[in-house]
Amino acid sequence: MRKLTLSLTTLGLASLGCVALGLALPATAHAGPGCNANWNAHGRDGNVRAWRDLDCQGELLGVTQGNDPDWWDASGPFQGSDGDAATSVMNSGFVGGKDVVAFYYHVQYNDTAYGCLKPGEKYVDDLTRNHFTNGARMNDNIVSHAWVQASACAPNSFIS
Ligand SMILES: [Ca+2]
Ligand SMILES: [Ca+2]
Repeated sequence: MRKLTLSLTTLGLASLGCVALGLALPATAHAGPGCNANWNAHGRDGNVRAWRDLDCQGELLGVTQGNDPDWWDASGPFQGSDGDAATSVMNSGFVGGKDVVAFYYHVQYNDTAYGCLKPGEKYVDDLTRNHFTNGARMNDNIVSHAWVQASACAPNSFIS
């Protein structure tokens, strides 16, 4: 009986711990083991990253503390086949100021269609869940990005 009580208590504590974590962290913290491992490898290092596949896997398309107005062109951190390819993204930027990454559907930061990733969200392990502000799917559709202040993003534009 004592053993049973103990294990129930342990279970109860584990559940409580998960609930507490769920409240304190974004939903992504419980998903995306690949992204989680990548995050743990470098932590908050000031960069934005994007990968070709789900869960921060496959080709690492780019890593930068800067902006890139065209992921298709032959200059900057994202080039060539990096355009229209990202399926998972990470914001490990330093908190404060322009700490949100806006990902755009068009080149040159055209703000008719974008999605914003807050530093506190850390990453999106599966962009198939998300849409740009014009309704277009974000998966395999990002072609430029820029660091912006959170106030530059519409309330419904934050991705997770
Ligand atoms: Ca992809
Ligand atoms: Ca480029």
